[in-house]
Order: sequence, then structure tokens, then C-alpha cells
Amino acid sequence: MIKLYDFLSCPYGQKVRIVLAEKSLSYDLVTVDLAAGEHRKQEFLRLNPFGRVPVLVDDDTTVYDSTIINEYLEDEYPEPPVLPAVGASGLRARARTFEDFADTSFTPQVGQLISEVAKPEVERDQNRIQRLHQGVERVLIYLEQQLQGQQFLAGEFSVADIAFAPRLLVLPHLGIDTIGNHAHVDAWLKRMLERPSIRNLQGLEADPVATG
Ligand SMILES: N[C@@H](CCC(=O)N[C@@H](CS)C(=O)NCC(=O)O)C(=O)O
Repeated sequence: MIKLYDFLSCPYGQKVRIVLAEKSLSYDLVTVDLAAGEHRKQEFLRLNPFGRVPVLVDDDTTVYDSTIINEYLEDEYPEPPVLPAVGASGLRARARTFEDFADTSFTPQVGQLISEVAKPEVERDQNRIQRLHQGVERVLIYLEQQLQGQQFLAGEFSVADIAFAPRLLVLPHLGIDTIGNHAHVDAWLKRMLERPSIRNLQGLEADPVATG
């Protein structure tokens, strides 16, 4: 039986929950309350010494870090795939590059924006908010180019789309219009929401506790 230790608004946990749903894998969700500091308790640190969600336990295998968890799931439960086929090395590299860009650059940037916007109005750093908005806009422009003539970011639906979808779906809560001049991004987002794995995803709100 699979157990997922997670916090619903964590964008990295959301990546894993999308893959579990795509692969129709049932699992027990164990909520680790980040707001209450449960991720710093000994019993959780025994699963992940870095004290971060998500952590996946599959019988006697424990895996942490969303990218590594999703690669584990792809190896162990290959159908339907969430990475381009073995042999399509260029496309696999492209999917992983998008995933890495989302995880290390875009997701944290949106997280910083969520934290800043959550502050009482008098404490908000408007210059920082403006810089972060501009950063998000640059990514939207980039994705708009990359999605030209494409249904998905790297061939078929893959970890590339999965890594971007949760944080892009949070943007309207931050007053950022993803539609505007981004017709391809908008069409792609609609395509994402056609998938039950994304449409039914929990925790898609702008929660400053799990900023990622
Ligand atoms: N690279 C990790 C990042 C996981 C991560 O940063 N999780 C956040 C919640 S969204 C967390 O557990 N933060 C608690 C902390 O760092 O103390 C992954 O992809 O799983």
C-alpha cells in the first residue's frame, strides 16, 4: 500500500498527487501539518531527514523529493507514462528541463509572491511584488512561445506539464491574468483542467504556509 506524506497546498506534493491520479494508484494521504511544525518532529525526520514534504512510502521503500518520487512511480508503475518513451532521449531531456525550471525557479518565485501578498497591506513590499509579477510575466511569455503549435510542453502530457500546472493555476488568486496575451498558455491550461488528475487536485489556493 502506498502512503503519501503531504500538505495539500504544497506544489511539490501536488505534482506527486497528479501522477498518482494519472496512474490510478490508490494511496493513503497522511497530512503533515507544516503550519503546526509537524515536519520538524522526529517521527517525520526519520522518513525525510530534510524535513520536507512530499514523502512517499511504498511498502518498504521510502522516497522523498517530488521529482525522484515521480521517477520512482514511473519505474514501478509505468502505465500510463508521464515521461516520453525511453529512446526519445531529446524529448525526455526536454521534459526534465521544464520540470527542473518549474521546481527551482518558477514555483519558488510564485511562492515568494504568495508570501508577500499574504502580508497586511502596510507591510507589503510593492517593489518586490512588482519585480515578482514581472518575473512571472517573463515565464508566461516563454511558455507562450514554447507552446506554439504544441498541445503539451514536451511531446505528450508529461512531468513538464505536471510541474507547471499547479502554480499556473494559483496565479488568478494572485490577481495575475494568465489569459491576457497568452492564448497558447490559456488553451494549454484548459487542456490541463480537462484531466481529472488536475481538475480534482486539492490545495490549489494561495497558501503562504506551503510556498514552495
Ligand atoms: N525539492 C523538494 C521540495 C519540497 C519542499 O520544499 N516542500 C516544502 C513544502 S511545499 C516543505 O516541506 N517545506 C518545509 C521546510 O522546508 O521546512 C521536492 O520537490 O519535493
